[in-house]
Amino acid sequence: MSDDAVREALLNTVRRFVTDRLRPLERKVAEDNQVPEEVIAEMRELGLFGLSIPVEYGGLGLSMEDECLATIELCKASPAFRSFIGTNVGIGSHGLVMFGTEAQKRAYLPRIASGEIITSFALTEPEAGSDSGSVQTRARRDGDHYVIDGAKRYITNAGRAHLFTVMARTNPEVKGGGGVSAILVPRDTPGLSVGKPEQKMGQHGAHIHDVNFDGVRVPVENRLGEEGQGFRMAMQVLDRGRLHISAVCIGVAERLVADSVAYALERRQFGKPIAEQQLIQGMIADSKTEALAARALTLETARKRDGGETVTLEAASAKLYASEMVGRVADRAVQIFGGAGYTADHGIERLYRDVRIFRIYEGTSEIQRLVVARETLRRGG
Ligand code: COS
Repeated sequence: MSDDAVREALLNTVRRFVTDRLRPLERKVAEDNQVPEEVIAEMRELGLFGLSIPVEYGGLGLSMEDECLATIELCKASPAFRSFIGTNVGIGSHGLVMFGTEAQKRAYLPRIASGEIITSFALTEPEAGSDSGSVQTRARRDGDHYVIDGAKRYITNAGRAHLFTVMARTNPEVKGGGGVSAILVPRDTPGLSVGKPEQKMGQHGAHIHDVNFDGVRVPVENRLGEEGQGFRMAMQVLDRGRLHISAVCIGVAERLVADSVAYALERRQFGKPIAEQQLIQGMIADSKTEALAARALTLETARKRDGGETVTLEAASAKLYASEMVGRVADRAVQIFGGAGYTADHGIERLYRDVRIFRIYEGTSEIQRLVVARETLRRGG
């Protein structure tokens, strides 16, 4: 099969999984605040946990562009499903993929790719949110070990994670990101504890937790890359993660446009489908146009990254635009559905709540603007 045919076969498999398995379960997942175990098992069988893990370590080894395409399709179901695989596909594993030694990769990547182990990316702290270079979690050197003390907050999938990539300050003399290192910490290390899942506005079924470190001892060989490089690595992982989140936003937006169109064609007022009303058409046109623009920007950036370019600016632009875009699209969808959009019946209000986090996590819209502005000024235009 050609590369195009392999890609199309994968996308069709994801489309079928979304239509046949995930969409019918969305409401139950939101109500139970839990993705059923059998769905997780099916996601494993489909290879979804390993979309982006290189083939030599058991993953599907997708390019960034293909990962985005698959993510767009997957996110035509509730984004809570995507969240479950999201850390293994992205921020929880790519520190290892990009900066791990061969021994570190062999130890973990095959089991990450299969979904046997779940990963978490532990950067954010109670006092280090947008200012992520200011992490206070401390990793003190003790012979050939680090001893980690501190607290992380809002850590996705921490409740089930087996492996954490923890950004901790190894050099307290250096303020800011330069004193921070990235360290792999297995879940069962004594002193590591995970708090209860937070109650959230949306994406019920996807969970975030506090993670506490109380004298957690890990061997020095668990460090990713050099001492003091952890913040820079985290930023590079986030460059990639921001493209992935852009794809998530596009998937939800395309689904909302399709749902809005279907409803507008069926719902009759003034003796005809509301789709014939030009003010409804205007909302559909704006949503469709913005979703297309986000798709174009995201896939173009993904191709640049696949070609080896640094895409810090473009990934931040894509994340800024796509996350703001899906907020507007969700708002218009509620408007098109009217009263039915505000009730739980069609799941539109649920998606409206689900998408709010996209403007906040993996860097707020304000941080994306700051990154875009800095890079644009640096490049001179
Ligand atoms: N790729 C490579 N290196 C990067 C980088 C990137 N994308 N971004 C920053 N760096 C490097 C810088 O080049 C700089 O290196 P030098 O010290 O050698 O000059 C170093 O990292 C520090 O960068 P900077 O000075 O830009 O750090 P700031 O403290 O000003 O913070 C922002 C930069 C605000 C952009 C960063 O803290 C950020 O992205 N915050 C949001 C974090 C986030 O997304 N959190 C979400 C939770 S994770 S799910």
